[in-house]
Amino acid sequence: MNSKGKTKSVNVNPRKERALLAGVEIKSRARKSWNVQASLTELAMLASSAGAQVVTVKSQRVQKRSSSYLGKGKIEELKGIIESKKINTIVLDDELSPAQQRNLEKLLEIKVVDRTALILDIFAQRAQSREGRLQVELAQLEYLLPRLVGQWSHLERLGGGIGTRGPGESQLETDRRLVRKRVDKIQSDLENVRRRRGQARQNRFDKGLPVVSLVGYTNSGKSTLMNALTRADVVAENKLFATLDPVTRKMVLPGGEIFLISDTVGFINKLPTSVVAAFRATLEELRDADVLLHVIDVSNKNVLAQYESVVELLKDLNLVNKPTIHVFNKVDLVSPSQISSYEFTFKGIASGYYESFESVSISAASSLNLPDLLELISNKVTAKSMI
Ligand SMILES: Nc1nc2c(ncn2[C@@H]2O[C@H](COP(=O)(O)OP(=O)(O)OP(=O)(O)O)[C@@H](O)[C@H]2O)c(=O)[nH]1
Ligand SMILES: [Mg+2]
Repeated sequence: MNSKGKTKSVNVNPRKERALLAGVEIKSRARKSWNVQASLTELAMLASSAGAQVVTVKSQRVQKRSSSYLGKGKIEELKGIIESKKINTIVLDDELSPAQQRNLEKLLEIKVVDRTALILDIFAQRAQSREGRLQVELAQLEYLLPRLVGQWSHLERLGGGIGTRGPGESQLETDRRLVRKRVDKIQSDLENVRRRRGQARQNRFDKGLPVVSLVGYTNSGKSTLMNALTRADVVAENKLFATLDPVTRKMVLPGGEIFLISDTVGFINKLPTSVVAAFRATLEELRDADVLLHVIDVSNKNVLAQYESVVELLKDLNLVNKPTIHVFNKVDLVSPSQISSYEFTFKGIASGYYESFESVSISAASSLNLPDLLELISNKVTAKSMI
């Protein structure tokens, strides 16, 4: 639309969502590393990755959780913005309870999307493999189930009467039954897919090749590094969750050692529990790794908080006892003094999790210092084969 309100450009996508983003910081739970602004910056990237146009971002400090997520005054303020800026979607920076979502929808009269639904939407757009698609659908259905109940329960609360008898309740039962049936079917399909993949993995192990796995925050450069090391042609993009499906390639070190290197789904702060549950098998494959390469984007302003989020998740998955190389990536974008200061800080954080700390600074995009990284990998792989 031009300023006179007439449609002129042919490139405008009429269905593009015009989104308002909002988050709250609960005073008592405020975290030093992830403040609400940092989290909202990331939410904006997620929203753009999902294809929405971010029009405005708002935040609020609150005392405690409220039944409509945001406070009354803030909701009034947002109503005005929604009207004047023609917003048609609001995206919230946390997973909302079904009741919070319903309340906000009633008050704002636009589509309400929470952080979990947004992440699930991106995953659904990216999933390519059969296993990936099944995992995403499973996570989506688990997210939907309690909200399905919510869609009908407001009729019950009206206390019966005209319009609340019959189809509402039985429709809910039918919907629930259908969703549960689909969940069962997906779970059994997933088991079959995984059994087959487990066999393929077994074959690899029979060959005794060591496995090096890339882990790290989304967009840190894992796939770029995979491509730089193996010419694997994995999609690497400035998008969150560019990779969902694991990819494994063979690699030969300068000394002739052969090993497998694998790239997998990235991590993010507030990763929804439904996603962790659905992707657990993919993440648990990291247990087969002999060495983990933890790729860290040192050019990101929030890198320390990102690091902590990843290490927390690795700890939950029992992976902090694995031989790990910390790979500081994108060093082409930061000064050497900044890198040394990070090195010191990371060492401090890591000491709470790891017995020793090994790191290397590289640029995957411009293949800087890759020989140093290869040497570290080689030492670890050799150390293992000599045990
Ligand atoms: N300047 C610079 N950019 C880099 C470097 N490495 C990666 N990038 C860019 O960072 C972005 C993300 O890279 P990916 O390799 O897709 O990141 P990823 O960790 O695989 O991300 P997910 O698959 O989303 O988890 C891309 O735009 C890359 O070009 C680097 O060393 N320097
Ligand atoms: Mg990737």
